[in-house]
Amino acid sequence: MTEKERLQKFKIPCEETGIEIRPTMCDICSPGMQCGVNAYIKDGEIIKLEGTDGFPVSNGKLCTKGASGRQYLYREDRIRTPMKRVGPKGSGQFEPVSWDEALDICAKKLLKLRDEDPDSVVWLTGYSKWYRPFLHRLAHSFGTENYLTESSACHRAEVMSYTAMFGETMRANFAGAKTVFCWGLNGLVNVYTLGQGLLQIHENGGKIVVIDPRMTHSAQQLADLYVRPRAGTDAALAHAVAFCILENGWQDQTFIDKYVHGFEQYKAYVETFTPERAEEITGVPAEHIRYMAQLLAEDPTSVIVPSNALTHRVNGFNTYRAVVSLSVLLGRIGYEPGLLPENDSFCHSDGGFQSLELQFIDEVRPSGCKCAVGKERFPLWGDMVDEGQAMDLVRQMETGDPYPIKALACFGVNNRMYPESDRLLAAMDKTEFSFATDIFWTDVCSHADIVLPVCTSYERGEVKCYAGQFVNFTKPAIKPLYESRSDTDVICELAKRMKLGDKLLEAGYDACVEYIFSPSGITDWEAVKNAPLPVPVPNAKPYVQGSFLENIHTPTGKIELYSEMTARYADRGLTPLPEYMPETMDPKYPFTFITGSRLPNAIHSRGHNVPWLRSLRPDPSVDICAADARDLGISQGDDVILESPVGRITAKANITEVANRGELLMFHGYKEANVNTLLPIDHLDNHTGFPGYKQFSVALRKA
Ligand SMILES: Nc1nc2c(c(=O)[nH]1)N[C@H]1C(S)=C(S)[C@@H](COP(=O)(O)OP(=O)(O)OC[C@H]3O[C@@H](n4cnc5c(=O)[nH]c(N)nc54)[C@H](O)[C@@H]3O)O[C@H]1N2
Ligand SMILES: Nc1nc2c(c(=O)[nH]1)N[C@H]1C(S)=C(S)[C@@H](COP(=O)(O)OP(=O)(O)OC[C@H]3O[C@@H](n4cnc5c(=O)[nH]c(N)nc54)[C@H](O)[C@@H]3O)O[C@H]1N2
Ligand SMILES: [Mo]
Repeated sequence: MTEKERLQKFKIPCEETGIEIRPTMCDICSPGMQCGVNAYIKDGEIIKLEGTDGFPVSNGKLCTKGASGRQYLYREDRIRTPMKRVGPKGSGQFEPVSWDEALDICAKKLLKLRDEDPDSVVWLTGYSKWYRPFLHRLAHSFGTENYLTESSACHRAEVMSYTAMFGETMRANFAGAKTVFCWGLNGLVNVYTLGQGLLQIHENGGKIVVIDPRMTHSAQQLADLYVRPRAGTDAALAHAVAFCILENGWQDQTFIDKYVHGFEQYKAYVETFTPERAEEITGVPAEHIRYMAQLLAEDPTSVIVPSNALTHRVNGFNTYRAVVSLSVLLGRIGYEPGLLPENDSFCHSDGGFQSLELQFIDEVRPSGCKCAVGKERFPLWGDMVDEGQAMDLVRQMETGDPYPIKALACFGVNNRMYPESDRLLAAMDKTEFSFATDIFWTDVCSHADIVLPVCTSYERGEVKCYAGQFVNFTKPAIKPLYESRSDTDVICELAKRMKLGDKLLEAGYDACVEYIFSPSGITDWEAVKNAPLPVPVPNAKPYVQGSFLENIHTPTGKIELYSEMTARYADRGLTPLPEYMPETMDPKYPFTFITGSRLPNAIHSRGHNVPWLRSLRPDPSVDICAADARDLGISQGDDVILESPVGRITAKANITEVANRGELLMFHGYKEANVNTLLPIDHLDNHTGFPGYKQFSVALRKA
């Protein structure tokens, strides 16, 4: 091998090879992560990715998904040009058109509907967060509050639970903790940066308690105590822990007297949850429940970290509050380690300063709008969230009640997120007009009238905040592939073509960023773009310990164990106390189906088409415990049929101790085996509107 060949083979960046490194970031998963990436470029193509050393949070590491970023970016099913539907709606027959023609069609159709009724157009987005304030503002400038997002099924129910109790959203902070309760948290997989912190505590001799019906990686590798409740029984478990705390007088009564509202009602309620009664409900031995209470109470640094998964059930709002109530009893609020207020600066991440993001959205708010989708049906959501509740969208599209929806403007929308997923596609076929932007061709694209190709984080410039109070503004590492553009270009261009009079959106992404970030103190944006790593925010202010307690924004000015905001809707079945409610099972569908629990190699619908990620779990498979498999005559790798009252799918059996007796587990987002086709459209939490992804009933048999 010549020296030059050797340099080429090992992708060494230098003059001889023509390989160059450009800093960028991975936006495949959650906004709290988004790791720094060095892209190795040759002839305008990315030939290798690796983590950026010194990057906040990720510091040189990439997970399985990020390491597969090149395959993701160059996926075969990238949309190459704007497309116009030529066959009947839903036929999937399209032909390429120019950007000019595609955008003009969108602008013309949308303006016609706006003249008739702006609220008949719904602006809808899936997982991606980076363009959200822009899309939200566009909806407002267009004249409607019908802006709906994937947050209708993700994280917002946690925010609502905290808001009901604390008047704002909180985050469990375990820096300095020696005991951590991972309550439905699979840190090693879901948020690996959190997992790193847990690992460190574990290695330093701290105690980790994992509470999870699945025996996860975190349970196996981190837990000093693994508690395995039956799915959805956590509220009963938490109440029994509270029972033990109160029985022993371990609560922080001074804190409660000073800061807590509703303690007496709460106490009277949890007093019926003896550990013995809870053992019957949860399957967790009473002595383990007592030990949990002791562990929590005796270490003043103990912290409970509850997860989003607790809200993915029809009693999710209450389950989450039941768990958080324990931190209130012990007074672990407002100080580190404990629950601290969470302040998002921009696009769901905290940069330590208050940006003008909310003002950016609010200052063009239209007046006289109809009630946004889902806000009437889910009144607590309506009070707390400045978005429609997307889980009511299909119903409204199908019935026209309380008013017809005539168009969908979709940004990265995947119908497989929705219960009875195909109904969204059928409803799209009945619209007057709909368009979709996406990176890849999806089923939603097949049912749209116009499809617009957008690019990935590697191909666009993008601003982001990071924990530790940093800001990053990337430059495109490569040119957008094919004819794709960035979402924000599409949004700003639509604002222009519809002549909405929104000068700021018309001025483009960078101008909007400068405006939104003006309180940050950053003035030289070129310097931020050219910096090799994210830069510290000049005006960032660290949280002052204890300051949360000085001004609590609930109706009573206290932390509410009994939620007054929720009590307003008691006549609609909402419960001010965090009540445990057993789920009713139909004996025809005897298994509890827990869907979506994260896998290292999957990210919703997007990892299944990436070869490296797919190779780690080639088939859609359902986890079954050995005893259940034996009862049904099922062997490893058998095809099995899963059925619910609304659908049926086939998957491979995976017999594993990860699954508990009577419970089946499967990841979501597969085209050929979409678990959400089995999830009934009304299986929703009436407090938050969240779907019960993590608990519904199915039947199982060998195919
Ligand atoms: N059964 C079950 N279902 C679940 C869950 C579960 O636990 N169980 N979890 C729920 C949760 S928490 C979430 S967050 C949702 C996520 O649900 P989705 O929003 O459906 O997530 P994705 O499958 O990632 O799909 C988002 C779409 O956006 C596209 N996309 C990605 N990046 C961009 C971009 O920059 N611009 C544009 N325009 N498009 C882009 C993708 O190609 C994809 O088509 O799934 C929910 N669904
Ligand atoms: N690799 C990977 N990481 C991801 C994602 C991904 O798709 N892939 N998605 C990201 C997104 S959008 C989100 S919202 C977060 C989601 O974060 P989480 O909601 O925390 O993720 P899940 O894995 O769905 O659930 C966490 C754990 O809760 C457990 N669980 C389920 N039901 C119950 C129950 O009734 N009680 C208790 N105690 N535990 C229960 C599950 O078994 C699982 O191990 O993860 C993020 N991280
Ligand atoms: Mo999510």
